[in-house]
Amino acid sequence: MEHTTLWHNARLATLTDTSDWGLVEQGAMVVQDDRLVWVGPQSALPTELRRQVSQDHDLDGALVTPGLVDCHTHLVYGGQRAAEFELRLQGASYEQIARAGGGIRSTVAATRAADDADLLAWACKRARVLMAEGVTTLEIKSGYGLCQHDEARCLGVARTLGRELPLTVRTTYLGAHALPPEFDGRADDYIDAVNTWMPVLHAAGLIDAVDVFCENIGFTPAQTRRVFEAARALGLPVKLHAEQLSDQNGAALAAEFGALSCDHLEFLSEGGIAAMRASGTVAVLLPGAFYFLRETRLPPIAGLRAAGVPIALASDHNPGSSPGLSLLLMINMACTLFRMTPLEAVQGVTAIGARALGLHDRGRLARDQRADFAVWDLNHPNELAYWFGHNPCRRVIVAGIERRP
Ligand code: DI6
Ligand code: FE
Repeated sequence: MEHTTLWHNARLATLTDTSDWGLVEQGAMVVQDDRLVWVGPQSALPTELRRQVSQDHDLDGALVTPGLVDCHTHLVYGGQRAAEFELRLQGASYEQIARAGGGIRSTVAATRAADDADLLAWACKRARVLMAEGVTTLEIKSGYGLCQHDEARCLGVARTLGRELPLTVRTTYLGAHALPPEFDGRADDYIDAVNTWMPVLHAAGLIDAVDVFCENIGFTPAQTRRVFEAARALGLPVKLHAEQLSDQNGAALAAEFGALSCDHLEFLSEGGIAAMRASGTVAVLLPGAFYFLRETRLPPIAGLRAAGVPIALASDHNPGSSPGLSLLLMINMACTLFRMTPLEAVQGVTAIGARALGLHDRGRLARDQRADFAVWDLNHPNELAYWFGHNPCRRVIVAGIERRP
């Protein structure tokens, strides 16, 4: 018989309805193996199910939410870019630094020079910080290897992380992140190479989705289209770094390929919003990069909201534009900087974040969802958006088992 566990005496923020927190007072959850099989007020727990329980956890009245989903990170890399931050503070722009051969390229050099064990140890340390704040699902992009060997190493490290730590890791192939020095002046040839490596990496089980940095300092829409066509031929879903620094009509292109998500979006147009709406593509907003690049142009939140485009939030953790490791801080910033509501922000790091990864089995406390949840030292879930700079996460349960990050 299955192992049946009861978690009771909790205030549950189930997030099952899109219009409110779905609070359940004196709530209980029954877990069988890695799934929730029953969620509701304790008083309504069927006696038949109660009898099957072999283990019982009293949550002491604490607040419980679904485990958090960080759906956009670049967690595997070598080195750091604090000196570049200083240059930016003196007036250099992110774009100028990139064009001068710094930026992503400097991280590529440090990543190529690092061995697998170091890359894994550094990424592991970062992932544990995210997990300690309740993250149970994490996306990790490649894009600091930029040759077949090093892209494979970085994606392999991400896969290893998912095996060694108690969390779900989804990998995204971002070979088209920047032009490596050996392809200087030959961006189209580099895209050929990215597309040649893709089936090899996919055959090795290293890719869950494919992403491109479509930008003036990245790749053109035509080059992006070629990468998306290669992904489509392999049956891989696509995502896009779109309209971060300028409007390239990237979102509409991604929508044409049924993209899971378009990410950043500060320069997204009305047409881009309409295209995303039609394709059901999630908008992933990244307040950490907005803040750290001292961006002033806001993503079109009102337009996305009016169109009913689902909005997710993520840390975008990377050494250049968002070196933070707090998804909770992103929730706070989404409210203060982007004027999202606390409910929207928390939905953005739970069910909608999961949807941006093509996952529908998590992000809500409901029957048949994965038993991933976080227990908080808080009274109400709106406090997740309110406090910042400290961590109120008390316990993390992944696939029904309590885990210590
Ligand atoms: N946009 C970003 O914000 C990150 N990548 C991207 O395409 C930044 C990556 C970096 O600066 O290292
Ligand atoms: Fe990014």
